[in-house]
Amino acid sequence: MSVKKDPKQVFSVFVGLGSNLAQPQTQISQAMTEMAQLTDTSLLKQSSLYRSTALGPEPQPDYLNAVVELATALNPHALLKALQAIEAQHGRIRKQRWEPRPLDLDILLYGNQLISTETLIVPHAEMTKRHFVLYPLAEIAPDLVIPGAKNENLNQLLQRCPMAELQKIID
Ligand code: A4P
Ligand code: MG
Repeated sequence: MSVKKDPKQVFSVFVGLGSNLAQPQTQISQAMTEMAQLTDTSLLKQSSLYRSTALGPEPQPDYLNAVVELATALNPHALLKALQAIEAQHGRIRKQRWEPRPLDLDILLYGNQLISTETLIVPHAEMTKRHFVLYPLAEIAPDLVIPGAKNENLNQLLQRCPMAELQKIID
């Protein structure tokens, strides 16, 4: 009897990118290329870049943020590890929470999965309140529903989250 290997299951994943050091625009565009080159992963969509004031200890430079959609067969923790390796290649050294950084990669959504482990919480804990996540996300996935207790859709969340000082940067 021949045993067929299961084809790998592929998930749609949204990743938030942020940078406020060392030429943020270059950091973000290189990181997009590097994510597209990960094993069993492809880049489906990418948002424009958005500029906003840093949330966290002041003073620090403004952030550039973007969101991408990946298709990946990497499991959530393998993907987290791969994204942290990309952050490290970009010179990210972790000292303190919310410090300025050349590159931050957050897994926002992994299919419809709800994940809560010591190292990974998905959907990302703060994503539904952050203009610099919701607006780029809406650009590439306007009909998205955020899985969770309330199953909120992006339009409802955007209504509660003004664009304020967030600026879309046209390429
Ligand atoms: N971790 C848990 N869940 C996740 C997830 N879904 N994706 C863990 C990625 N990592 C996740 O993250 C700390 C730990 O979170 C990781 O080791 C991982 O196991 P970190 O990147 O080392 O530290 P951090 O980024 O300083 O902390 P945190 O709480 O992740 O902060 P955020 O939420 O990333 O916020 N202002 C503007 N305008 N734009 C920004 O992008 N970003 C931050 C950082 C603060 N202010 C900002 C922005
Ligand atoms: Mg982070």
